[in-house]
This record gives sequence, structure tokens and C-alpha cells, in this order.
Amino acid sequence: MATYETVLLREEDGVLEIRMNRPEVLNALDVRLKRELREAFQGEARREGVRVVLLSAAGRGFCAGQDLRDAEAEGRRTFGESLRGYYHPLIEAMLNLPRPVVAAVQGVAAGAGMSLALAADMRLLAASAQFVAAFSRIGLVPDSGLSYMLPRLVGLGRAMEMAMLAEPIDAESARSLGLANRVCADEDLASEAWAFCRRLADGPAHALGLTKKALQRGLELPLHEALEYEAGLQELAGRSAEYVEGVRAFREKRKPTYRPRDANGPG
Ligand code: T3D
Repeated sequence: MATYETVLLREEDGVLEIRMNRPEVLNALDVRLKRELREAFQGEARREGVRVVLLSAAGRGFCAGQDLRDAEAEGRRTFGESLRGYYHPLIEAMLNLPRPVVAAVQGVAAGAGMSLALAADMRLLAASAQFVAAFSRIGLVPDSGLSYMLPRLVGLGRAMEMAMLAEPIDAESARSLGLANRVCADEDLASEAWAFCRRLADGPAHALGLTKKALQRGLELPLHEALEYEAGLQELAGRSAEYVEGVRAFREKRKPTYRPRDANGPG
């Protein structure tokens, strides 16, 4: 497994945890953290054996967005270079990963930090979590996928308000708006997140990867094309060892085992 300076990796039971580790600045994204996150999602997250990815963060905050002190460290960068060189590949790697990505969020997720959390497929929040679409506070516009994800999750009017007023959204409000799957006590976040990810990792990995694609495309396509897209994916899923195991387990009245037991098992 690769080793990084600002990202910690842990892999267990098919779950890869990618942990941002600049707690002293609330995991603000300097060029090194952006590069390491991008590499971890493009490389480590795609390794065989990884069934679920957990994005987490060290310290009291999830991520304060772009490191506002790092502009010089990036040399003569433009916004376009920063976004196209780092943020876009990272967000695309998360959304295109054929595995579930879960974010565990405590404290603030601001600016591009909020974008990162929204690019995960599901979000577990600690009670301390706060989303702040901080871009407008410093005269910027939403980026790193926020303008794409936020209206899809909460609807256009609410997204407008969040992006324009940049007020903090607390964990309970986030849940009622559809930004959070679960909310738990701060001290339970790590164990809840791992338990949630392990449940996903016990599932049919191939089918869950296709499910992610189906739901993403379902938002984009007209009905007829969405139905055809589903049918194509079902042809694939229906030819898998997972389907054989799922139906066999149903007939034998037992829980299916989707984790590969050996090279020939479902996986
Ligand atoms: O490439 C590009 O530039 C384009 C991409 C842009 C995308 C974006 O993300 S734009 C939005 C950037 N982020 C922000 O504007 C948020 C800035 N931070 C804050 O407003 C506040 O820090 C928070 C609301 C997030 C948290 O407030 P609080 O009171 O809980 O903590 P704090 O004391 O402000 O921060 C703790 C430390 O983290 C502090 O360091 P210090 O003074 O103790 O040495 C603070 O400076 C540092 N920190 C927080 N956010 C950032 C940061 N350092 C660098 N960059 C930050 N974004």
C-alpha cells in the first residue's frame, strides 16, 4: 500500500479508509493533500480487494476547503489549473469509482471540503458536523462539483440559499435536507462509519458498483433510456457469480456470502 504525508490509509475487511491528516488547519486542502487524495482515489481505491472506501478526517473538522495560505506554494497557478489539475480528477475519481464511497464528517466541511463530502455516495455525520458552502464568503462561486451535487441532493431553491448566504447547516438540518444518511454522537462516528462500511463490504460488490452507476445515470436520462440502461446493467449483474450465490442462498434459506472465499468465489 502507498504511504503519504497528509493522507493516512487503513485497510481492513475490504474497507479502505482514506483519512485526511492536517488537523491543525482543519484539513485545509494544500497542494500536497490534494495530490495525495487524488492519487489515493485514482490508485489505492481501485486496488483489487477494496470493496468500500471510507473518506474521513483527523481532528475536530472534516475539511475547511482550499488552503487559503497555500496559493504561493502552488506557484503561478490559476484557478483553472488548481481545479482541473487536482479537484476535478479527485471528484471524478470518487464518482466514477465502481464501489461505494462513504464520508464520515465531524466538525466543519467548508467550501471544497463540503464538495468532497457531497461527492461521496453516502454521508455519516457526527453531531458536531456543519456544512458551509463558504465560496461566496470570499467572493468565489461553488466549485469542485458543489454546483452539480448540491441541487441534486437538496433541490434548486435550497441550494441557491446555501450557496449564496453560506450559513452553516448543522447535522440535524443536514439530515432533514437529505445531506446526511445518519447522524451519531461524535465519539461514535468512527465505529459507526466502520460498521456501516463493513455492512456494505459484505454486500455483492459487483452489483453495488453497478447500482451506483444506475442511480447516477437515472438522474440524467429520460425514462426510456434509464430503463434501457438498467436493463443493460441487469444483464451484467444477472450473469455474475453474485447472482448465482444470492439465489442459491435464498433457496437454501441462509444468508448469502458475497465475499470471495477463494479465487473462484463470487467477488
Ligand atoms: O484552488 C482554488 O483556490 C479554488 C478552490 C476553491 C475552493 C474553496 O474551498 S473556497 C473556500 C475556502 N475555505 C474557506 O473560505 C473557509 C475558511 N475557514 C473558515 O472560514 C473557518 O476557519 C471555518 C469556518 C472553516 C472554521 O472556523 P473555526 O473558528 O472553527 O476555526 P479557525 O480558528 O478559523 O481555524 C483553525 C485553524 O485552521 C486556523 O489556523 P491558526 O490561525 O490557528 O494557525 C485557521 O487559519 C486554519 N484554517 C481554517 N480554514 C483554513 C485554514 N487555513 C488555511 N486555509 C483554510 N481554508
